[in-house]
Amino acid sequence: MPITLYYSPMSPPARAVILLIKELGLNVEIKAIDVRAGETRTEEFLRMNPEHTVPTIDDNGFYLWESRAILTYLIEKFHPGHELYPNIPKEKALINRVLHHDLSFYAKISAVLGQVFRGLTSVVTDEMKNSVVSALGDLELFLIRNDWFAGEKVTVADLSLLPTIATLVHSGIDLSRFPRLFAWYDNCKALKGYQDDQVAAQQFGNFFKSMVKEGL
Ligand SMILES: N[C@@H](CCC(=O)N[C@@H](CS)C(=O)NCC(=O)O)C(=O)O
Repeated sequence: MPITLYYSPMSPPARAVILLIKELGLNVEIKAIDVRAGETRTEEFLRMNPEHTVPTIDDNGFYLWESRAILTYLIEKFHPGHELYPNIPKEKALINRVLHHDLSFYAKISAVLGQVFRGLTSVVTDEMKNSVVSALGDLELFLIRNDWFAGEKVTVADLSLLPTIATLVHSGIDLSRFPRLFAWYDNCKALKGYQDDQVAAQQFGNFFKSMVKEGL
């Protein structure tokens, strides 16, 4: 049986897994989950993932969540040694470093976007804006010596980051303030799942903009 992915288009980490599935042409059954309707909190879902998050995969009874763990699991299971996550310790270490940074980057962005998404505020404060700008400024520095986040080739680290950046762009961030990130974002157009991810990012962006008086 193929792996099942529990996913929401509103979730950047879940969209990173979709980007990988498209890039590698994997056969995965995708089940859309409505997070706002509480579908990650049902007893059935909690039995799979007590942390109630998408993405979650069910590989024939093996349940895994945390998008970066899922991304690397899928590559190592179906395409071990693929250049998106090569089996070369130093290259893998550089990719893992970005993935670990991305975990905290996403937490910062989600703390801002999530407040609006959950309807807790309709005001984007200066503090919220500054937090996003500062997190993007940190990412900009990763690209000081290379065009992709872990070197001169696209890797799973770029797939992990792209949906969050696309979501910010469609929610109103002017990425041209970060010239290296801007150029990287343009290079990402070569990814097979880029266009579909843009559609989902725009869906989030439209929702975000409808919920706030003034955007990012
Ligand atoms: N660090 C996690 C973050 C996952 C996450 O925060 N998912 C959110 C959507 S973006 C979610 O499923 N929230 C639903 C809930 O908490 O019930 C990952 O990378 O997978």
